[in-house]
Amino acid sequence: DGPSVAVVGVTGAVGQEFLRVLSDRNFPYRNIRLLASRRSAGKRLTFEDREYTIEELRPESFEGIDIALFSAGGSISKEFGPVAVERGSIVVDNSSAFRMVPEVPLVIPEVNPEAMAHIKLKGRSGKGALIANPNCSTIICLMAATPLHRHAKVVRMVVSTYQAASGAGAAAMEELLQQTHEVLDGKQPTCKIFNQQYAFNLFSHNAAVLSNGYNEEEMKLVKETRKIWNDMDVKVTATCIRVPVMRAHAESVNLQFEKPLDEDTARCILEGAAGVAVIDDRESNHFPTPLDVSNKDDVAVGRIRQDLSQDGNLGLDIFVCGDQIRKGAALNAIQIAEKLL
Ligand code: 2RA
Repeated sequence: DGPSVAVVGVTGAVGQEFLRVLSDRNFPYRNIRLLASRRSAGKRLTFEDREYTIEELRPESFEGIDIALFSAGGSISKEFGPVAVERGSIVVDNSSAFRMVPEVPLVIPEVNPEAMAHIKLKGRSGKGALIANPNCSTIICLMAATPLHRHAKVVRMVVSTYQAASGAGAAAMEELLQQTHEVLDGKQPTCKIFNQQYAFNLFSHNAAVLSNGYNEEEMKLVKETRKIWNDMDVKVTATCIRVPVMRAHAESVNLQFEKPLDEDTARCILEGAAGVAVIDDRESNHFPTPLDVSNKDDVAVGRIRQDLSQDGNLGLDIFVCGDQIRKGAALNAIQIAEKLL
């Protein structure tokens, strides 16, 4: 008899992917409670051949819930995450609300499972806990960078991201499609989610820009990498860009190591890394693309080459693609839940 599971934000892009991943992985839930805002309460939804009625999210929603998967935005997580913990649930939160709280584990199961080793479902005697899911661009980057880091210790990482519409939600995906049709029809593109044309364009990530000139998305990569690697000294800088792609992020990553690491050894390490597929065919110029990884579990890595601006094999450049909704959010959260079993 498995855990009772609640899905908070079930009507959103990630909420829907939670259901797909729970089913794909035969997650052994005893029962499941689908929670959303009042707007969606009462709607019916079929999941694994069973009819469910979506319930309005309330504090009592967490009575008897063992695992609560949250993806309903930071304010909902801030309001209801602690409530669920008080009622004994283990919360896996996809928002950024608690990621940088020191005592909250920030976990990529293939990268730093030890961070959550002290949290288990069984024998928790009704005590709840909260585990934070990292930001999608952090997960995708570190799935490829960490195996190399473990081998030769990254001292500096420079990341340029090419982020998909899905990161800004289902409405942004719809806007990209709509604008594409409008532009092709010679019409003025409709800009609702973003304040500028998205189709056939790209722009600096829509997250707020801070006083240091970085946007919040870039600072998430910097701070979350240091926490996940438990290394406050690693130098990280990032530039995050929104590109007209539906649901998979791409990231160019430059790594500088403490010890030499040659490209063949790096390729071999990545070929053996969990959750990573190597697509690195120079002959046919075939490297990872967002379409290769969309709706897939693995991140794909390629363009593995020595950084010629570094001496002594102390630098590598790689290119990584990963599905933002799946491994970037829903799959990672459910892999965390699997570790609780
Ligand atoms: C984005 N990382 O892609 C954000 C979504 N959480 O915009």
